[in-house]
This record gives sequence, structure tokens and C-alpha cells, in this order.
Amino acid sequence: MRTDRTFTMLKPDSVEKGHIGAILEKINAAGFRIVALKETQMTTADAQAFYAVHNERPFFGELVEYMTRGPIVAAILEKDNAVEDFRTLIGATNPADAAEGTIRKLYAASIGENAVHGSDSDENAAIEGAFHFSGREMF
Ligand code: IDP
Ligand code: MG
Repeated sequence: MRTDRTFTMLKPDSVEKGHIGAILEKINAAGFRIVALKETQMTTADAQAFYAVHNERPFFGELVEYMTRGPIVAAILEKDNAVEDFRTLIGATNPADAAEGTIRKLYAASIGENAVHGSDSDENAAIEGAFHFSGREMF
């Protein structure tokens, strides 16, 4: 299992607010190389599958609604210790708890609309990257 890749999505709120460029710049400045990148929109079935681990949670319906309401930017990122370092860069799930300078502190509105996704393990990074990208889209 490789440890130098993670997967991210700039969620619909980030795209709506025009934050794609600013967030990609933060990612770049933190030393991540972009392996794959695209703007796309998830269907309801896509979001239900992507977040299946949360399907018993009370916020699941709201999460699927949010993640499908507009386009996202999906990306695979490469750096040593990618998963952990990217979670540090984005900050806590709830922006109220996120450290100063983190992407969620800067750009997230709430625990629900929190600007970005970051994989939580090397295994999930590989699964989530493959969910959005074919091998021909990874460089
Ligand atoms: P993470 O994105 O920091 O890994 P998870 O617990 O995996 O956080 O939750 C996935 C996503 O579900 C969050 O990023 C957020 O968009 C949403 N979410 C998590 N907790 C809540 C909540 O309490 N209310 C509404 N939405 C939530
Ligand atoms: Mg998570």
C-alpha cells in the first residue's frame, strides 16, 4: 500500500464561492504534487456510495444533498506522508475547531459545509481516487 498519495474534493460550497484557485494554491504551497484533477458533479448514487460508511448517521441525507448540489473539484495529491499531512492542512471537520491557517478555518462555513474532503487512510485514498479517476487520468 503506497503512503505518498491522498484524495481530495473541493466541495460544492468551495466551487460556488470561487475558492478553487485559492485552495489549490494552498495545496501547492504545502508541497503536494497534483497527480489527477477535474471538475465534476456527483449524482445522488455517487454520493451515497462515496459516503456509504456514514449511511446510518443522522446527517447522511443532508450530506448527500450538499455534495450533489453543484460541481466539485476532485484531485489525487502526492507527497510523503500524504494522508496525514493533508488532514493537517485541511484542519478539523468542524471549522470552529480547526487550527488557524488551515483550509477549513479559512474557507469552511460549518461542520456540514466544510469546503474540502481529505482521505482518512492510505487504503481509502486509493479507493476514493479510483472512484473518480481512471488510470489514464493519473499522471
Ligand atoms: P471528515 O470529512 O473530516 O473526514 P467525517 O466524519 O468523515 O469528516 O464526515 C464526512 C463529512 O460529513 C464531513 O466532512 C461533513 O461534510 C459531513 N458531516 C460530518 N459531521 C457532520 C454533522 O455533524 N453534521 C452535518 N454534516 C456532517
Ligand atoms: Mg472522513
